Amino acid sequence: MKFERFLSAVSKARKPSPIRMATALMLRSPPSTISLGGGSPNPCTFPFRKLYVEISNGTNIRIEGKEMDRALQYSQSDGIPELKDWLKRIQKHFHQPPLMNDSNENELDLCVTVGSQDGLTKVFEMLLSPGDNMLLDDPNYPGSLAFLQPLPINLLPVDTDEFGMKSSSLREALSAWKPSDVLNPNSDIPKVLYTIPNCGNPTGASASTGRKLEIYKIAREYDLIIVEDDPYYFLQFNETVAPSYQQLDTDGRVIRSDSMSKVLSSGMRLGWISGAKPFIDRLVLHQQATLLHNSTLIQMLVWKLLEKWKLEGFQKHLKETKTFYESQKNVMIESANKWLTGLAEWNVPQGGMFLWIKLLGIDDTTELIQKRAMEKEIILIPGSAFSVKENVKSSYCRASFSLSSPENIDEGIRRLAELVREELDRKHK
Ligand code: 09M
Repeated sequence: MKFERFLSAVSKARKPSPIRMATALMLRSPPSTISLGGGSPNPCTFPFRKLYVEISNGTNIRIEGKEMDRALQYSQSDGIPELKDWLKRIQKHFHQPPLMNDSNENELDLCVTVGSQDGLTKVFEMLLSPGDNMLLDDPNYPGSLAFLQPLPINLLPVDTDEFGMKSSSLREALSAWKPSDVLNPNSDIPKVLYTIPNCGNPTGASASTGRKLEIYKIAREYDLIIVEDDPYYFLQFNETVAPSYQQLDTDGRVIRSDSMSKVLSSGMRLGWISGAKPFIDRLVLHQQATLLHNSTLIQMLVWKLLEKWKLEGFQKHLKETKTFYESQKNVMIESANKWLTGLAEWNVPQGGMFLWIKLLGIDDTTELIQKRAMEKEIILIPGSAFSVKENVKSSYCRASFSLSSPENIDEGIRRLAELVREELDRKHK
């Protein structure tokens, strides 16, 4: 693949930072090396001494002495090597990326980011230039839309259904171009396809293997980069799950975003971007120029947790986490069946944290949810908040089953049903 074709002018112009190179050099050098080059503060002046963290099985993680000095210090922009090794092992286990097979182990690289939000915005900056056309799921995650909508680019919404992005809608969105336009450097043919393949936010939809194969085929035909935003990957309820786009990718056209937010901690802010090395190299230059690196302390904590748990312990934790969310989902579906039958429609999510509810007979839920729902003391997100194009009406709302108790889920859905009834009564008066 010609990676250059996809890089924005800003990304192409990024150069390695000489001071960050000095830090990287020092970290790789023998202990006898004397560095007068780095701008790192001396940790002997830092007030923190030791960190003991109790984890859920009653054991401890300890960071002290030299390790504490390290945890409090600047570190590599792409992440500390021990954590990167673990994340690569996780990547290999769950996705068996063809780009990471035994003969070309280093073709796929990864970069630790501050949650997937940070990584995604950097990927977008790397790939998008003013005037570009970009394809993306509609509806979509407002956090990404908040970054994308103000950019001087044209967003091309692609319809989704219960199996995620529709390949027919993708073909339609691309019908203004032909695959051979790829050869014309002045063509405005889209280069980027952004999708949330599993337990989508807001729809809860997961793309089937068939769908993914169709989408990947189109991506090859039109030479598209697929940005695979998959923070709910670990929250898929079924034992067998569809392969990720990264697993299907033999070309290096998939840039994948993962996150520990939904399984270890969202406040900790740890995610990672993986993809073909030429892309990750560019991303690391962006890291060098913005946040320098994710917190060394947090990275060490997660590395030590994974070191303690091993892959088996991580999987056991994932299983427990999924069991929790599945049971929460069951409560919400039961409540929806009880209270909303005849008033609303929904698909049962195969994972994640969201139920996407279509309120029947209501063209736009925005005012209902933003004003009248508040009067009933229930908070939901109106469908319009997820629309790629601004000021679009939506009959949907997003209900999250992640945080409320089973009793409150049931009461919340009951209040929603009451609200819909009152609204329909009001309309028919
Ligand atoms: N609501 C997310 N989604 C969300 C949300 C959130 C505060 C976050 C998709 O933690 P990160 O950076 O790894 O996650 C970012 C992210 C990326 N991609 C598809 C996501 O759903 C997180 C944070 C308040 C509300 C929030 O509602 O949906």
